[in-house]
Amino acid sequence: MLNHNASLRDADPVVAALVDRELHRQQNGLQLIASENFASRAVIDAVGTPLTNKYAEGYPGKRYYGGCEVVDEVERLAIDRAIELFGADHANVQPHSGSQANFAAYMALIRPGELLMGLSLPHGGHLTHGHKVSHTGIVWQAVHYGVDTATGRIDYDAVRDQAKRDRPRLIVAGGSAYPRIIDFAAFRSIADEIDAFFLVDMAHFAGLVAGGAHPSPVPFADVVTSTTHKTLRGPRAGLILCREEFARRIDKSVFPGHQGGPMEHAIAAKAVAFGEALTSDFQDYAHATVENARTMAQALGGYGFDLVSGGTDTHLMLVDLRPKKLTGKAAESILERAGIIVNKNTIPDDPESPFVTSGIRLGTPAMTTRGLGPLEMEHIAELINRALTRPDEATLAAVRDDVNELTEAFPLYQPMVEAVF
Ligand code: DSN
Repeated sequence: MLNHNASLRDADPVVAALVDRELHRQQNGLQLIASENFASRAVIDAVGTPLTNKYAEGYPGKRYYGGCEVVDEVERLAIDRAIELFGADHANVQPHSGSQANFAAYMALIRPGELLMGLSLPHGGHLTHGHKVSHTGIVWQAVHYGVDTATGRIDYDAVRDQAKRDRPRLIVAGGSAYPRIIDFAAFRSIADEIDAFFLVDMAHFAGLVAGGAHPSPVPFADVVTSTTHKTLRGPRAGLILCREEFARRIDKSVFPGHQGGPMEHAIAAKAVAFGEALTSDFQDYAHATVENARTMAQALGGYGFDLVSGGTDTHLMLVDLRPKKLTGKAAESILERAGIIVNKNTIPDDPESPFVTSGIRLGTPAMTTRGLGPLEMEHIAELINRALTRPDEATLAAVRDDVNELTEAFPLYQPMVEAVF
């Protein structure tokens, strides 16, 4: 007979063992994927609560179901904390992900078939910024701006010329592999010149904004979308912020336009994460993340690695491996054998396919959460260089030993292993 009160470990040892394995993998490698982080135990606890049982279509105080008095308070708390954290007029905390947030926000601003303009994916943009394989590139027409090939940076004069020529109704800034601070004021003035809406997807750098380590797009953009699990270090989910004049449209677009019942357990975890991000400890974390990225970028440069745009202002860097005669796919695989987890990534004007690529993307949010600092970043750059310079079994085993020493020195979730899983 099913025991409804049994723990995961007792009820389903197969799933529990998979969770154990993934936890072990996270604990025992150097996780350098720029979009990943380690949520706190409090955030993870909130996700695993009975709030998952509740249907709450609608918004606090205006639901389509009875029994919402508690989740109303949960969602109100998350909204209030998001507004306080980012200084926005309005927050919608229901998007299940960044992609859902973007789709709902576009639907609120422009009609199907109208033109949007975003950073091209191979130049550091995102699929949901109008790429042809994304529904955002099917429902809407899309044109893309790129980075200047010589500098690796957005050329705002070129963006202005293109915007005046193509006249998009919506300009999108942000992306997944652009390592530099974006000039939000420049984009705002370009959007104003052509009477377009301006949206910033801050999914990658939201935590840096929250912690005061990166300028905020909120004063400049009509709408700001985000995920909550990257630098912001919350649960895997999305968020939309906007000016008051767009609040009703955004809310209607998220529900009933795009999503059904909100995930109140995830919303509770967002409230926890926003609460954490309001602390001075989180400000220290955000600044440390950027300092660690700068240190790693500089150290990699010292080993002759070619960084797109010459470095980073944020939590991530993009390494062009062509001078090292390596593809991104090969480098990802070599590093993984040594316990260093990165992702292959296209570089601007990449001659290789997206499955192979000429680059790797590295980020510091997760390892900074673990407590690693500049000295360890220099050490990691040395390990990356060693592994990629001589990827034989003996070298990779020696690098793996150093990785093990680092992960043992900076434990992750140690007290929670027994308590939660
Ligand atoms: N998966 C995200 C990233 O890695 O940047 C983008 O969706």
